[in-house]
Amino acid sequence: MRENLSTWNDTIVALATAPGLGAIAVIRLSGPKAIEIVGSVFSKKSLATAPTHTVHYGKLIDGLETIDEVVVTLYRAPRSYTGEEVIEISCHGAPFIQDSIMQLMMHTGARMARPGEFTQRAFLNGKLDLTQAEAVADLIASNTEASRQTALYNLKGGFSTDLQLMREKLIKFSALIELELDFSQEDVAFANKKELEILVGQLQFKTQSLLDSFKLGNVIKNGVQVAIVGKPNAGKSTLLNAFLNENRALVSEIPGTTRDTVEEYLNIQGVLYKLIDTAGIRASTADSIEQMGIEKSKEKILAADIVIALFDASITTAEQIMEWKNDLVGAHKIIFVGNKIDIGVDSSLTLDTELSDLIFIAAKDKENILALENALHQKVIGDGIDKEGTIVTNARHVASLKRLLYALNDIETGLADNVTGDLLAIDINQALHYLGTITGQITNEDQLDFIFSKFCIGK
Ligand SMILES: Nc1nc2c(ncn2[C@@H]2O[C@H](COP(=O)(O)OP(=O)(O)OP(=O)(O)O)[C@@H](O)[C@H]2O)c(=O)[nH]1
Ligand SMILES: [Mg+2]
Repeated sequence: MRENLSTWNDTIVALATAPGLGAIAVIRLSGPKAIEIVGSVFSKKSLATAPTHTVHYGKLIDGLETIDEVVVTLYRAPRSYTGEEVIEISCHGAPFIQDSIMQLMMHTGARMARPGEFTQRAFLNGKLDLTQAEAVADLIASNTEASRQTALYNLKGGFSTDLQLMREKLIKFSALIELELDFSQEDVAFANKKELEILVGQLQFKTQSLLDSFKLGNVIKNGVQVAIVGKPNAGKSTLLNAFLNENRALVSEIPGTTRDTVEEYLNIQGVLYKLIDTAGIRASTADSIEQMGIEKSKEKILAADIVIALFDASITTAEQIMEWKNDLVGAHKIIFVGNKIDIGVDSSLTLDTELSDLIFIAAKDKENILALENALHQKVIGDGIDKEGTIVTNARHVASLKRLLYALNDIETGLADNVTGDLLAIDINQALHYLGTITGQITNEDQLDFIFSKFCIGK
């Protein structure tokens, strides 16, 4: 309960409706700053002085950008579900809108609620008795277990076992340090500080990788940048048009047609892409405008998340592709695509086993575009930043991971500063607690926490 006591006074936020696509979603905030937080990003300034049980229509604004038009319902303490100030934001149901609003609330000072935390607060504020609270838990139990499992499943891809293992080691250290404290008069050292340092380093690395994978999750939300690059006349503009199903970019048989980049957004299999058609790159051109286009293409290659390296399969040899591969190596996620298979495919390309991952298309006839779309999807979803394929998309996990990282950094500094065992033990316990919230173990034996952990977030 230590943590609860220190955090009871903060403002929590969670999605109250089921996650996923719906017509409308409700995001709920509870805590002393609920009205202030929402008021600071709401277009109607009257919120701060509005009476309890009132409904307000307006826009949620992040800097200059309007996120959504919403309806805000305001409850003042103690006349609310939790007994605290409560705001319910009804927004449009698109997951990315829900997520943007959640992020905005967290940037503005709210904290992601733990499962059951709304009801836990209601209980602690005398709004419900324990049997009532448990009845609520029962009601939602079927849902809860499933969504808890899903969340866990998401995090399990190899990482969870690693984290688990390290958690056990950390527990061992914490026990040894406690032992040291018991024997403090005797000046004995049970714990090997060097080993602890290494372990903490590993944990920091894992935690950071998981946090990085959330950035990938954000990339998925904001558009994965895909640059289509290759020699003049390879068919890059034709490919962009094939993706879009319209004649967006100028196509001609004259090499060097595309001078400036052409960019379009496209949703493929639920992922948003920003497709970028670039000027064909060739070694030398007398045309200064084409040269500027080429320079811009090179910039786009560097900035892109994924590069489609397009070539004319009818005239390109395996040797040329291998050379190109070496040029681009390590820089990006690259998909090599042979175009114009309706004319022919150079035999060296199909014979070379090292080139078995080539994709062959005929952009002009829109042939095999689906295979390319699948390959893009695979690069984004199946081959995330973190090698184990775990992508953290859940803002609650991000919150836990960030806290874990802070706790680990504290241990690291503590070790470097040679702090006393009892201080070290406090930091280790903090880290263990957050590790537990990530891997799903209940580190806090407190019965209340156990009961409320059975709830889903937002309840
Ligand atoms: N036969 C055949 N021709 C194609 C195919 N795709 C593109 N072409 C032709 O190839 C020529 C060049 O196409 P573009 O799409 O302009 O090529 P690009 O790579 O954008 O060229 P630059 O902008 O000059 O770098 C055009 O005449 C297209 O019609 C294809 O799949 N098969
Ligand atoms: Mg072009």
